[in-house]
Amino acid sequence: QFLQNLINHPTFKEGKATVNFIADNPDLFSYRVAQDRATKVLTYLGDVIVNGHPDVKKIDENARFEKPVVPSFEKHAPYPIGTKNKLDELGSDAFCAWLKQENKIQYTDTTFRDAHQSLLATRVRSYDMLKTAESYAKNHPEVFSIEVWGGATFDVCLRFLHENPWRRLRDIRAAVPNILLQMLLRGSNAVGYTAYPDNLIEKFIIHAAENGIDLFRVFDSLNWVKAMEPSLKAIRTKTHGIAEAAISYTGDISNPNKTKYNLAYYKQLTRDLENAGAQIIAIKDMAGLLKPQAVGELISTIQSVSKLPIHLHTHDTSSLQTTTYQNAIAAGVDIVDVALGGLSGMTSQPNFNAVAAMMQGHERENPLNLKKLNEASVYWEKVRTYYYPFESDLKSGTAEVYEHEIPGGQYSNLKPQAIALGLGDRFEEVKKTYATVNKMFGDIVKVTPSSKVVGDMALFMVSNNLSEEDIYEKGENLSFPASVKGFFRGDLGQPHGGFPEKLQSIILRNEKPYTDRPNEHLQPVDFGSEYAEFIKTFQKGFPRDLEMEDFLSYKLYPKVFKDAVENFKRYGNLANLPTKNFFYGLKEGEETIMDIAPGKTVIIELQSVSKANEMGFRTVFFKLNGQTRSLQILDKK
Ligand code: BTN
Ligand code: 3PY
Ligand code: ZN
Repeated sequence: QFLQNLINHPTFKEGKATVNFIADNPDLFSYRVAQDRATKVLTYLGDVIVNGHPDVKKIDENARFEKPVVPSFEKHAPYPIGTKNKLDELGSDAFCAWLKQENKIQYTDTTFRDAHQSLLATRVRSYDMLKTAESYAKNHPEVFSIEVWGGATFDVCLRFLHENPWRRLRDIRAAVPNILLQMLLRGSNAVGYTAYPDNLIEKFIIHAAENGIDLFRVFDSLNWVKAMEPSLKAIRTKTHGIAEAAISYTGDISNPNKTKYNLAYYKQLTRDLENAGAQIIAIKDMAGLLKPQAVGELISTIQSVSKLPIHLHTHDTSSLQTTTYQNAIAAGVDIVDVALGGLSGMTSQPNFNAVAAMMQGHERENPLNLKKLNEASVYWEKVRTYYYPFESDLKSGTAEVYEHEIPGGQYSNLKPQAIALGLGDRFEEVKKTYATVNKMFGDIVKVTPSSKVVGDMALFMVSNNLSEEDIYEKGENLSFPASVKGFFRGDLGQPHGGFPEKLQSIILRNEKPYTDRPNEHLQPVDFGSEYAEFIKTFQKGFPRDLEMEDFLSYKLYPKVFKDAVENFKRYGNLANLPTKNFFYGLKEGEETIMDIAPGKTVIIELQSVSKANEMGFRTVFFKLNGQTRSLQILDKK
């Protein structure tokens, strides 16, 4: 292609090219770079066309994709002032003082993180967020914060979406310079499922802040404050961001039979979190168990021991949670988490559009442009059609959640996990067993990663047809899931009330559990020598300069990162590939348009796919900007 480019160049054709011709015409090379990128994208498309997307288990031939329309906005107008400007102006302490005295209800929009984590297995691509981000930031500067990062998004970006999670954050930051960006941090588990060394957590937090995070919501999966302390301290001392500490709400304070997590428990937790450096207290109701008649009492209990602003998070699995919000607003909650209508409800957050409409005329109304907000919701309604393989088949709210207590973010994952184990038809049993396991474990807080342990144990029991009694009777001879052993060893920290001893000794056998922080058993990361080693291992053939952020990705997810690097070398940057083609490739005769490099757009058309040859390869014929290109793709089916 470079040669073709050279011989087609007008100067070259006219025979006027001199010795300096190549040096004087760098576009010859940029063309080559674009060509190289195009080849990689074609390779990706070829793989998807021949073998299907590994994540799309069943193609629905009748699926209708609807074109999302970005709500119009003033492209050339400056960004209206928002909370991010206020934070920069005031600093985090004064900002939180402003928040506390503000009467208007504040909204956190979770559409970019928890909403799709809880409805679509976290699969929403940056592509679909970035298209609408500027429009949103300009149309809705009244929004308190946008949750855009953390939780499962980090893992999923690297593992499934061929994306760099850090780039996602930077790109959103660039598109939303005026509104606070928020992330969910699993304390000493960062954005992973196990404990990491303290100095890795600290470095991660520093880089999250540098790349755009303003507000960190920190939690621990057992509400173990000791495990949250290092993160809270790092946020307070190493960044200009806001440290929000979460109470993960469990049980039911309005049920007299559920006494383990009572008001006294939450009162003490609030005090401990404030002492640990919290600037905002979050009530993180990850399963949606906080009932309308309970929320007022919980909020006033928190207020009785702390003057900090209160941020309420819930999942609408039961369908009751807008009522919980209504009562929370009456009780003086400062901020509520909501998701744009198109990605709201059920295992996701309550509907932003509906809550905002409910608040019209209320003395705490925070006026928003509801017409534009509805357009933003419709945008996501349409985007959602591209993600149908990741929909759970929950069709309506369910009061069963009060029995199984499965977090919204886990629900949309547990089902596919069950199906993968051949337990698709026994999901009812899985849910019941989940509740049984919780009881066996001593009624624990269930949120990532402790919820995963309960889920793993439930799947283990159902797939091996084991009852609770079987575990106690035959436990000695069973090989329990690694996560379950780790939990009883103390890898996730210490649960409130301790471990049930009998079960602990059955599961651990001769292994000794520990009671100090798991992180203290871990070797600190050497950011000098280990980083140098990392660069040495991965830089060769990597299409751009590696940076500290990549090292952090690697330290959190070594295997996933390694695989991602291989994919990156094969496929290049897929960020601009439309979502439809990303998941479903192209049909014969179909074409797509993609920006391959700044200012360089390509039109790709699939012409045909040959039969497999004796080696199992198919030839895939594309048209790339009108020129035929063919690739050999191995048919793995
Ligand atoms: C980029 O970061 O330049 C574009 C996105 C490419 C994602 C790949 S995935 C493997 C490697 N790890 C990352 O975090 N980014 C690249
Ligand atoms: C996560 O940790 O990803 C969660 O959303 C927990 O609720
Ligand atoms: Zn959540």
